Amino acid sequence: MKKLGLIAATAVMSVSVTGTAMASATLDAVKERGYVQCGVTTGVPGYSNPDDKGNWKGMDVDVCRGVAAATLGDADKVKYIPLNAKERFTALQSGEIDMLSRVTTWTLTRDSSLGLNFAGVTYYDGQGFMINKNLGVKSALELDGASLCIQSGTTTELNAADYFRANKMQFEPVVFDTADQTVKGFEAGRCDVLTSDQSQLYALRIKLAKPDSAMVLPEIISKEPLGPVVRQGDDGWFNIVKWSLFAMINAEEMGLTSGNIDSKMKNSSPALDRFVGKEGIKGSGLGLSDDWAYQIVKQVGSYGEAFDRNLGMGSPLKIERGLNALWNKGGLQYAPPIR
Ligand SMILES: N[C@@H](CCC(=O)N[C@@H](CS)C(=O)NCC(=O)O)C(=O)O
Repeated sequence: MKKLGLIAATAVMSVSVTGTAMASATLDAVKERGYVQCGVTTGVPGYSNPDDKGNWKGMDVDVCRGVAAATLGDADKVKYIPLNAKERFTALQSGEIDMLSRVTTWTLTRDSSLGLNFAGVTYYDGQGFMINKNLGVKSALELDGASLCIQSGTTTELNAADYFRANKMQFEPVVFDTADQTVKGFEAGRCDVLTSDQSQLYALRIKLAKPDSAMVLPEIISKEPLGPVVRQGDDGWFNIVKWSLFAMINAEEMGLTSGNIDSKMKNSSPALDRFVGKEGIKGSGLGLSDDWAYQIVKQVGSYGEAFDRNLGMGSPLKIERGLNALWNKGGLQYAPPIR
């Protein structure tokens, strides 16, 4: 009996350690094609925006780049597909893109009834309001009767309706299809207020001809956990996107950066050896090469590096880490362990 139990336990262990990766049709297609098709915005600084040379930059872009580094060993092997809010889910459902990484809020409706899966949270956001300083108000509760520039097909529209109703206030929606149009509408005085995820207000403000003419009100009226999305029905790909983001977050926790990962590897530790694929399950569970997480950090960087250069103090946006600090630094960013 004892011996049998031992054999059974060994069998279970060997399955759990060397277990084969789930087949992924999306991964096969990505490898065959040679690049990841990533749905992004039509242009929001800090998240996904082409620079003056036409190279896409931003936090959401870095998540696409991380997946390309993990799957193809080359973070540059990404084709960016700009999508407005209304187009984004259809593009994913129809297979036009492999993943959506586009300031998209994880909600029950989207996760349960669109045939999609959210693979994590890249940024914990919340909806806010930006006004022209001339409007002379200090709080969103003074906005009764205001006109609001809003983008269609967003949670922003729904939250604004809830908030004004709950506070017995009226508003007039002025609806646009893209971020650019929304900003231009606000700038041209078509509305009193621009409402959006608060981090994007800071991003859109730098698009104004006179950023100092606008201010962001203190209220945050919703929870907007933004993250990458994949189609349901390809669990292998879901795992890959999820763990690519987790690798970036774990890298920050371990103090790994694109600049120091090579030198840190000279002094091995069990956790680092597992991370870089020298020990443990390596890449086999995900169907990737053993150095998948190393490639993400080497080519793209840790979550902290990506945050800093795109949204934080190393960027024009200068957004504080706040809720997006690591769990052991007072924030919510927490990734399951690589082991
Ligand atoms: N997080 C919200 C809002 C996302 C959103 O699309 N926000 C606008 C703010 S203006 C945007 O980023 N637009 C970019 C674009 O039009 O490409 C959602 O998932 O519905």
